[in-house]
Amino acid sequence: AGIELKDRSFTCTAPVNIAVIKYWGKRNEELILPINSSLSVTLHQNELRAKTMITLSSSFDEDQMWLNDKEEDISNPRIQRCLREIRRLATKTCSIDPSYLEGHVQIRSENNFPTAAGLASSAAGYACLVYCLSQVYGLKDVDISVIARQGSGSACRSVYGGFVSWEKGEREDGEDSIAEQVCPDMHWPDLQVLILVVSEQKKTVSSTSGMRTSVETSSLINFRANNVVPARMDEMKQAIKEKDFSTFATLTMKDSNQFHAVCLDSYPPIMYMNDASKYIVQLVTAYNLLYSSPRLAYTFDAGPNAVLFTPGGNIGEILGLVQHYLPPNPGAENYIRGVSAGQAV
Ligand code: 2P0
Repeated sequence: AGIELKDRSFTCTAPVNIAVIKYWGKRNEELILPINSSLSVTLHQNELRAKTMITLSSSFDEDQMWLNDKEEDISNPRIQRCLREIRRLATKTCSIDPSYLEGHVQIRSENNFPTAAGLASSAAGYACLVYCLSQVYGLKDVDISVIARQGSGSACRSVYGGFVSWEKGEREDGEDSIAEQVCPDMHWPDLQVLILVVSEQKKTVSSTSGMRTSVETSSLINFRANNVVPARMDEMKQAIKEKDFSTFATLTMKDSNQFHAVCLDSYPPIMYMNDASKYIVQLVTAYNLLYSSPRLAYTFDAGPNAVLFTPGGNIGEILGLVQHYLPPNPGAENYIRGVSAGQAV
């Protein structure tokens, strides 16, 4: 006896996003609420993306997860929080057969880029996981970004394509700490993105622990959150709307610099940029001095790899510059990758 159910399976992909106004520091660690808003460009899915397949079945005895074919411990509190939230909402909306709510999931995820080398793997990963779970559990009219945020802060921005802000919100429950699309990807097709993978090594200080150290010890971080980022968010949104590359580039570089200054102001200091990263900063600076306004911008996340932005007409010259001035990188594949703003999940 008993109800016989078919399995529910979905496969989803989600892109990486690159912040041009950086998220750094939490005001609530459990709910992942940031001390400042941030803004990012969602990349095209062709090259850098996470992929997740989930099967929900009443015949599974437990939840299980594999990352790049290796079984992972699913008791990770962030994964558990996402699962719990999705199941809570699924129980409320009742759009699938209730027997599924007693079932379990098998989650298979893969990335096609270096994990934990500062290429926002957790952002794409959690955006993908949460979107795929929402499909498997039949959720509709739910702000997925609020749940993805609870997996990894930057993941909420990978839920949308194009140019995306994460508004920090004011509420204690985090319901207004959400991602919003500023402009769709087709708004600025001329904006080209280039990723220089200088190292595929795992970073030494995770973003989560790095931000904790910064919040506890840096005096610069509060100045940044309260006195710099609010106005910078407005200026950046305006620059994107007007496709004003020069302002976009200047703000992007200054914000990257300030984020790394906060890292250095933390104790013990956190250093994500290496000598190759610093050389790239000097190269971009020297290149821009040849022109009356910036034609190339760099940004660095919690790792040494550089992301460059440039107008499309410039891309040939930049590739030439990179090939001429940067040494070949035998240890790392895909030293240069050309991608531009793309669509999301
Ligand atoms: C960003 N980063 O805005 C910034 C810039 C790294 C540097 O978001 O603890 O992996 O999971 O919320 O989202 C990396 O932080 O940290 C990050 P958690 P997350 O892209």
